[in-house]
Amino acid sequence: MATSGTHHSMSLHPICLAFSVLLLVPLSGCSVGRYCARRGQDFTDCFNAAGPLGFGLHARVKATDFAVVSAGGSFSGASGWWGRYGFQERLGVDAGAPFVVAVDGYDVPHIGGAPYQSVTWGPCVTSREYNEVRPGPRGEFSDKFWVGGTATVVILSARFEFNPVEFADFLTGWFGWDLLEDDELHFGYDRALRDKMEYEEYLEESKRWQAE
Ligand SMILES: [Ca+2]
Repeated sequence: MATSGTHHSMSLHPICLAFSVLLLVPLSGCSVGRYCARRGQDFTDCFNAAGPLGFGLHARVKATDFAVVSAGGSFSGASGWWGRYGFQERLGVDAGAPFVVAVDGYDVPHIGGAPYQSVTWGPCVTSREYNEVRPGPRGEFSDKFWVGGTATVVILSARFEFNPVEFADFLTGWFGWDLLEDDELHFGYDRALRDKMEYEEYLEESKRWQAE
């Protein structure tokens, strides 16, 4: 019995060694993988696009939060791409009177993704309120710089916006400068978990994930 036990412990050592080597190889690969994943999510943050269903008659054009013109009103149940939050369905309300007021509100019925409401008085005084999930301090800053438009005609709706500040973050990311400090908001995180956490807790969780 004792001999057999010794034999087992002896034979485990090469296996442990093999495991260590096997773990080290993917770990070195992972850092490259994570780097690429960060550049990928920085890139996806540059765009939001949604459609095709809505109800009403509405159009809005914006060149950042400081130049917004909106006319009409609509409800939308849009599916689309919202940066690192990925593909989601959102319920939204758009309404406005040109050069008087513009309201843009979204909510996500099932999962997170920093849903918000923005209100613009005149063409250039915009305030934003986020629900429980927030995009992070610098994400809130970059949210002011969406450029694009949305339109709803009877039952069809389309939205496309580009964010030059997120694009700058994407470019600087290649040189190791995380301009918007969002690299640690990791790709593929648990949305249900994120919904329950405050931003700081969430960031800590992201750092632990990164250190693994
Ligand atoms: Ca970044």
